[in-house]
Amino acid sequence: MRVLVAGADGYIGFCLSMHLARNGFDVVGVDNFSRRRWVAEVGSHSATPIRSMPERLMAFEQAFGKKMDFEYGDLRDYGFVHYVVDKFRPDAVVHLGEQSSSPFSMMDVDHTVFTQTNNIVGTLNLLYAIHRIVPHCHLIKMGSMGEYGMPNIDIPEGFFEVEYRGRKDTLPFPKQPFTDWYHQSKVCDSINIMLACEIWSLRSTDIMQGVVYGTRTDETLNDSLLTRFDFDAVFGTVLNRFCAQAVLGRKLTVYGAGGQRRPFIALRDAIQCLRLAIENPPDNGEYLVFNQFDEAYGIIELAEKVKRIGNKLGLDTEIEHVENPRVEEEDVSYYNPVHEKLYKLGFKPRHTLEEELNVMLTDLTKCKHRLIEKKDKILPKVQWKAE
Ligand code: NAD
Ligand code: USQ
Repeated sequence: MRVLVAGADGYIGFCLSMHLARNGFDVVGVDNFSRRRWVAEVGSHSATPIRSMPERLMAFEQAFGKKMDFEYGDLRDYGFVHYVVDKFRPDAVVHLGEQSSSPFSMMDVDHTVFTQTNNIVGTLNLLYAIHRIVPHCHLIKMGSMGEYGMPNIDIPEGFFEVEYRGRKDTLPFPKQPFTDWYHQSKVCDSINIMLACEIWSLRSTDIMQGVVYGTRTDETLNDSLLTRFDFDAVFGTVLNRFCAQAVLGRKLTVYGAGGQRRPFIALRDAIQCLRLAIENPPDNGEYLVFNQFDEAYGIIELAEKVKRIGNKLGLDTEIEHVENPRVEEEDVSYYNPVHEKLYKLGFKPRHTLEEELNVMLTDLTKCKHRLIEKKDKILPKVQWKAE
């Protein structure tokens, strides 16, 4: 099967590309290396010293005896997207190539407009190219669990049955990502994809993914094959940040009360789920939604787990409640998203959270010098309410 991975230089995309190419898929990766530039723009770097794409491709071939292709280009440029889809004629496109940070999208008007333009335009270009060139191709799109917001009822996988004034229908579950402009861009993508499935009979799986954590997959075998790992306040996600903070000997930065709840999935399990999604396409015209996560946790609960495991490993780990830079509910009393479809397709989380945290803390200890170099990038500076 031929798979185009958009966002192939990223945290998830590089691991997915390697996993697929290692396992017999024909892979072409696409990226414009923007994530590298954005992290540099906020003055930080990946804790893991990631290599250039040519070095990555060569190291992959040496390690696994398999090749993968790569095309440099910007998904906002329709000419480029048309060219690469036409050249490669994929059976599936996995679209991970977006600006994925909530704080980056909240920095100022330029970053908000950029995030929405980058994400919405890139997705539209891919939809058009698939429609025109490979209409049976399966688009697997990385959405986000945050698209649903925090409703006080169970969250289904995309659609739910509703009865109103005596009539019943199956409707998309309301999307309420009233947290940041980044999550709003994901909802725009989702409704655009739904329209393309309806009017052009495209097939798509929209993945509502939880927060991803981890340093490793089965393919990150040596220094040249490491994936990026961000820990600064703009690009680091919460559990990755807590682990980096523990290794640095800094207090874990719980924003506000810490009663926020989020769904989480380990990086290697996210790769497993994406492969299942690729191998189980919907019919033409079908818009399928998976809620992709393993377990939901409270943020303070996660900080306590990292502290406990850090202390066991000899790290002096403490927790601190810092003023919350975001506008969000800090005491979530009910959060219950359904996540059944991927399990029915065979998804089995490979490790417990505790095992994964042990691995992360050990791996990050090897990069401690790079954490120290950017330790001033730990505390949050982007304020949701800033002018
Ligand atoms: P990432 O930033 O590491 O990877 C995205 C890649 O896409 C980057 O390499 C970037 O350079 C590239 N890219 C962005 N815009 C592009 C453009 N216009 N043209 C070409 N390439 C472009 O992010 P990630 O953590 O690997 O996330 C991948 C996807 O999964 C994103 O869509 C993100 O929103 C989504 N997601 C991530 C998480 C998480 O916790 N990491 C959770 C849920 C959803
Ligand atoms: N948080 C802290 N301390 C920190 C960092 C974050 O308490 O040092 C809190 C935040 O306030 C928030 C929660 O942890 O309540 C999660 O924050 P995050 O930055 O890890 O995650 P988020 O902004 O939601 O975005 C991340 C990814 C995004 C993805 C999303 C999945 O960056 O690409 O879409 O997770 S989800 O949250 O399920 O929508």
